[in-house]
Amino acid sequence: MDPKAKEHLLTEAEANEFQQNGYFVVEDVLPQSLTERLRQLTADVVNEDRDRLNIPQDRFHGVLDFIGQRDEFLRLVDWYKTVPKICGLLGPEIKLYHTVGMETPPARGKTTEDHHEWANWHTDTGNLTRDLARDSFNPMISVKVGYVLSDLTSPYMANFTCIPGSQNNIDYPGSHRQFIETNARQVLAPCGSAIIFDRRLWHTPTLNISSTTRYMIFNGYSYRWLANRDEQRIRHFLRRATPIQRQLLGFSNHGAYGSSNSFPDDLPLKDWFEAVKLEGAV
Ligand SMILES: O=C(O)CCC(=O)C(=O)O
Ligand SMILES: [Fe+2]
Repeated sequence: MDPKAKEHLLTEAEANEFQQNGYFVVEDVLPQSLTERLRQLTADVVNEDRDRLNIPQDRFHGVLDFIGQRDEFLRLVDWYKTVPKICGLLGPEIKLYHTVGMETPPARGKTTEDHHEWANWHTDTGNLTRDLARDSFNPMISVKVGYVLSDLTSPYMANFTCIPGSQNNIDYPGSHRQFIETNARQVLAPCGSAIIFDRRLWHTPTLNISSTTRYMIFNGYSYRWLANRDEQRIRHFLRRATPIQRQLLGFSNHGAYGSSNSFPDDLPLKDWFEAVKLEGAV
């Protein structure tokens, strides 16, 4: 873990915002040069996939199992400005369980009038809610980091859109899952920032009415025992990953038995987090 990580723990203000709205934005999490590089690599990976699947250039497209697609993505696994905050939300016994790289080109011929007519409201990994939620019980279990790789400081740019506070609603709190309603918020965020959100938050992708293509990488972290949501083809990373990266890539020294146990040799992120908390307490 980068030694600077300890300066980026979850703050009280962020924890409160997350509790209240189900998300918060952290600016300047990626330096400009890295943002540009990640944007280019995301475009390359998405376009290779478009060619493979014959997906038109003007349609949005996301590539699942994204993290292993380029060597340079490995550094995001334990990124020092975001992962400490995820530890603050879920604790340190976590892993990466789902990664997506997404390209959203301008929606040709569409205007802001059309914007509210296209939505797909959902919560993430929704079967968790379906199978676990009862009355007011609906555990969080996972959190996503959306890295903003293109400017999203104005609305109608395919901004991540959510109903603030809706992480506490087991059922969709609006009336139309296909429309953007008035209580929806288009989250504004500069290039290089991260949107950290609760998987229970009701959110939707939206049309891009601007003239610039939107790029984002979404990395989902969960407790270690949750099944991965994509193939997680990362074996080629394991040899050169640091111990903390290996934990976050789902590796256990105890095989399948490890992920629902807390063997100390599987949990270097926990050692790091506890040491940092102790340091902060003195
Ligand atoms: O594209 C978006 O803004 C939404 C993506 C999304 O639903 C997700 O990452 O879970
Ligand atoms: Fe989602």
